[in-house]
Amino acid sequence: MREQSRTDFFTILPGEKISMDLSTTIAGVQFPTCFMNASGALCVTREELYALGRSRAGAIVTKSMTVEPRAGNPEPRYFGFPGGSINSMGLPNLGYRAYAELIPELAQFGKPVIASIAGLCEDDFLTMARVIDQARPDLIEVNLSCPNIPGKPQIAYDPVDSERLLKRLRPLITVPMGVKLPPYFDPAHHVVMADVIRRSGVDYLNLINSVGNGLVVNPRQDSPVIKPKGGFGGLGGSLIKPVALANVRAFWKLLEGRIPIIGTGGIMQGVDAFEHVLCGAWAVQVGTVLVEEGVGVFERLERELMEALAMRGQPSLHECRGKLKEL
Ligand code: RRO
Repeated sequence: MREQSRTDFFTILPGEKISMDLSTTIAGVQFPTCFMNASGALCVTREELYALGRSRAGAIVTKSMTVEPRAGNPEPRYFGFPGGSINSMGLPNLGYRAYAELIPELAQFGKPVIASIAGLCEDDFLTMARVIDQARPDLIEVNLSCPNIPGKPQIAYDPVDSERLLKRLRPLITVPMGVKLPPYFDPAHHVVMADVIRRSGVDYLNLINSVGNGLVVNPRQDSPVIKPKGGFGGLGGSLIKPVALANVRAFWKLLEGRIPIIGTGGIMQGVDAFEHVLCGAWAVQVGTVLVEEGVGVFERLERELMEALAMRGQPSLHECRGKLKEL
C-alpha cells in the first residue's frame, strides 16, 4: 500500500477560511506580508505605485530608476507565453528626481517602500543614492543585473566592479541596502559573489533578476517576439524557477542564513513561494504573474500560500525558512 503522505491528514474544506501570519522582517524592516512586486512589474508611474499601495502587496517596489527619465527600448519589448515571459524594457522610468518626490507620498500606504536604483555608470549610482536616501525609502535596492541595455554588461557578472561600486555606495546610504543579483550558473561564481556581498556591507539580497539574453522565436513569422537587441531579452516566469531556487539555496548556504534573501523568479502560485522559503527566502517578489494578472494576484497568492502551509501542518512561514531536506 502507498505510504500515506503527510498532506493527507490536513484537509482544507472548500470555502474554509484559514488565516496565518505571512508577515516578515528584512534588515529590521517589517513587511505585512511576504509577497511584493518585483521591480519593473507595474511600478513605473505614480498611478501604478499607488495601485500597489492600495493592493495586498506587502511592499511597494519602484521600477529601477536612472539619473535621467527614459522612454526605454522600442516596442514590442515584453512578451508573455505559457512557460513565462521575455522582456527588453530598457529601463523606462521617470528619473530619480521624480521618484525622490514620490517616495514620501507612498509612506501613506503603511507598508515598506523599496527604491531600486540602476545607474548607467558607476557615478550615476552615487548621485542617485545621495538624493534617494534623503527621501527616506525603507530600503534601497541596488540593481546590478539589468540585462537589457545595449552595450552595457550586467555589473554583477564582474565581481571586482561590483565590490568597488558597493563599497563606494555603502557610506552614502543610511537605510538598509540590498542588491539585486542576476542568476549564476556555476557554484564557483556563487562563492566569489558571496564573498563580495560579505565584504560590502550588504543588508539583504534579491535573487534573481531575469535570466538574461534569452531568445524566443515566433516560427509563424520567422522572427523574434520582441524587437530590441535582435530579440534577446530577460526571461521570467515558471521556466526560471529552478534557476531562482538554486541561487536562493546557494547564497543561503554560503551566507549561513545571516543575510536575508528576497526570492524572485518563477512564482506563479502560492506553492512556488513556499519552495522559495524552503530554499531560504524571507520574502518573495512576483514579476511575470503580476504583469499577466494585475494587482489582484497578491490576494490569490496569499491564500494559496496559507493553504500550502496548512496542508503541511506548518504553523508559520519562518519555521520553514531554509528547511529544505536533503535526500
Ligand atoms: O528595464 C529592463 O529592461 C529590465 C531591468 Br532594469 C531589469 O533589471 N531586469 C529586467 O528583466 N528588465
